[in-house]
Amino acid sequence: MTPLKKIIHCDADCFFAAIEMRDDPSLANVPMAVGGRPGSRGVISTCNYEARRYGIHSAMASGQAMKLCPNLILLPHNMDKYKLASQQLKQIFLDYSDCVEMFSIDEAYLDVTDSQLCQGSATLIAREIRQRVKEEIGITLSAGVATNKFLAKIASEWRKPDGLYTIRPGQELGFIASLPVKYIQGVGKVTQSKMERLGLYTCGDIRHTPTATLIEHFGSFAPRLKQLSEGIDDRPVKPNRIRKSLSVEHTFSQDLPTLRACLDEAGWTFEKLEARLAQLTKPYRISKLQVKVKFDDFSQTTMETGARALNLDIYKLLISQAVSRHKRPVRLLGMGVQLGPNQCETMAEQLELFSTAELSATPMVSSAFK
Ligand code: TTP
Ligand code: MG
Repeated sequence: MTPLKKIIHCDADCFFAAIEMRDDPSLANVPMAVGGRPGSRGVISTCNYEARRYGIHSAMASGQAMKLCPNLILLPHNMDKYKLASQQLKQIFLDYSDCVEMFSIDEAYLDVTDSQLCQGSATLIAREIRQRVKEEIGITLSAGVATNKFLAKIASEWRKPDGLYTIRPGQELGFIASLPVKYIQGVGKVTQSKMERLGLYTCGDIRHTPTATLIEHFGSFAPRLKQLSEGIDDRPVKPNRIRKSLSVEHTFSQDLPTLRACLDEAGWTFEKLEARLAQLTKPYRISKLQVKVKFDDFSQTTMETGARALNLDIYKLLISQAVSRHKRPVRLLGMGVQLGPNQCETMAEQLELFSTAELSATPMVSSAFK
């Protein structure tokens, strides 16, 4: 039997806002946010916990946030400061394990299974890390300790902000039995309401549902759902590597019947991609835009074109060309970017990447699947 793993998930609290509060303590007890200006259709990147009481959250339009809280102090980004703090976080994490996966600018997984530090206790390591982050960087960090990544991430949210929670070996099933399904990574609002219509509210409910029923309703996601609902997650912590591409994709609960419907969904997927790019911890250079379209018969096409920046119109053009090839209802839309050499070193997220083998080498808009 393989020995149980000791995984720590660390996530700084209201990261960008915390850095601003650190540098100007007068902001600490007032609602404040970091984001774009309301006049220029800006969005909130994050806000402090004071502002969250008004219902403000990341990705909300700044204009709407100002309506919810007219006293909100809205600050512009200081990316250089945030990136420096992210580097400092990483250096602290690396003092406790060589196996550190920076998952976003303020979030990391550490595998401390083999560590002899802090008497070999992952909980004591997490406690020490939290203390050091407070003293050396001047912000708070929440941490979760568990036997795998899935549970460690949930544990870090459990006592947020400024919290530490450990799910001990043997406690996994008890912990997740009553856990709401929204905690499962990959279960967004659409899947959640679909689950609720089926009477599935908790991980325990999913666990007790036959796999065949889950497959019927959730397709290829079903086996993973079943595993997670049993507290099983075999994903290793992957030390950082060079990122060559980044993409997001979405499988629709109902196939999109027309090109018009696909184009209507494009803006939403585009925003998701923008948000993921905003989380990269290192500077990057875009070299290509790519789309993936999967049809109701599971055939798929990818299209790409050279570009230096995100552009929704170009994505729409690529989608139009991809859809016109098959002229079938669409079940999945993906958008991605290829990142240029040498500037894209960043964290090893578990994003689905388009296989470069699928993509045509032709520089201008081209089809990979003739
Ligand atoms: P998160 O860790 O998701 O959020 P947070 O640290 O602000 O708050 P929490 O206490 O809940 O962890 O993201 C880290 C930073 O990434 C966040 O401070 C700002 C940035 N970010 C965006 O720019 N846009 C987004 O949509 C999200 C979610 C985050
Ligand atoms: Mg955070």
